[in-house]
Amino acid sequence: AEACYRGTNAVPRQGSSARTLHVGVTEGDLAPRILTCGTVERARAVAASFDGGVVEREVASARGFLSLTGRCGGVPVSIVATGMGVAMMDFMLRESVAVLPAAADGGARALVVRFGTCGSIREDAAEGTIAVSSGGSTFIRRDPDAFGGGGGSPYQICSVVPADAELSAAVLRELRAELGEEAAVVEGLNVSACSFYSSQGRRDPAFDDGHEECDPVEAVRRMHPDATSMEMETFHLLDLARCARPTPHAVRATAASIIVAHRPSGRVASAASVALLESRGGAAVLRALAATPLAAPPPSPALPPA
Ligand code: R1P
Ligand code: URA
Repeated sequence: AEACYRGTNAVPRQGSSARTLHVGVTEGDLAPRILTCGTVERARAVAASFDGGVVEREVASARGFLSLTGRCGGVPVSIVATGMGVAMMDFMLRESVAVLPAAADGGARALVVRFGTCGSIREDAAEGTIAVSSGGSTFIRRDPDAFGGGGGSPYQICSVVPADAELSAAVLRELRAELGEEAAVVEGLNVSACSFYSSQGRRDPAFDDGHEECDPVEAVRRMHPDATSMEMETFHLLDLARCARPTPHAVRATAASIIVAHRPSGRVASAASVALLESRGGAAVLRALAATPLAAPPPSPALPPA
């Protein structure tokens, strides 16, 4: 039974097996190049682009994670569906890293691209567009201390955490090559939120979310005019990548998100366009992962003397 796990520190494994407690993976299940997404359906749609459509290894966990491993142009790649929110991204990244071999010579142990869906909070980034988070990510959270008479701002906004530049450029290049004129691909800052509701500014009369005092979308836009995609996991992925040891390259990560809703206008993408962007966009992200070396990226060129 799940309660009988071994080890209360580091990453516990399930009692009688070597599988991690929540994601359910063990050594050899995952490739170091990982596309991660929210839904099992998107994971399967993207896996159809594995070489020959072949899934070589599949792990479904009791906690709702699904890991599919195959190849892209002969390079092993994995897709991990996480479900939603910071905690699920935390389980996914920590337990995946725990079963991957250590990085060689300062290179990456894992290259990770989140391929999610999002709302757009930027006027000129419409529904049906894909937003690449080359500008990194910030996080907005509802502060419980501001409620129940606590006072203070109901929302807190974190500093920006960067995305991996080489991986972001590869994702942008492959998405543009794949989609051409069919769909726009834009770059910008991602905003992750602690909720789909309160901290994404959705008004719900059933709860006091402090929106009369502070509109969280407007607060982010004032602080970051390039804020584009708003969703729920990218910030935590980039934050953990930044902190993965040995820093700075043990985990390199970025994100691309399909804009399903344009928040300023209220327009939403059609189911058909989302399905197309999931499968074609996912194929492009797999190619970007396969094309990016695990070796540490070359140092950025020195600035010319002033
Ligand atoms: C909310 O509907 C979910 O959709 C977005 C958000 O980040 C959140 O997880 O991403 P996924 O479609 O990848 O789940
Ligand atoms: N996912 C989110 O978190 N927000 C949106 O508006 C759409 C998808």
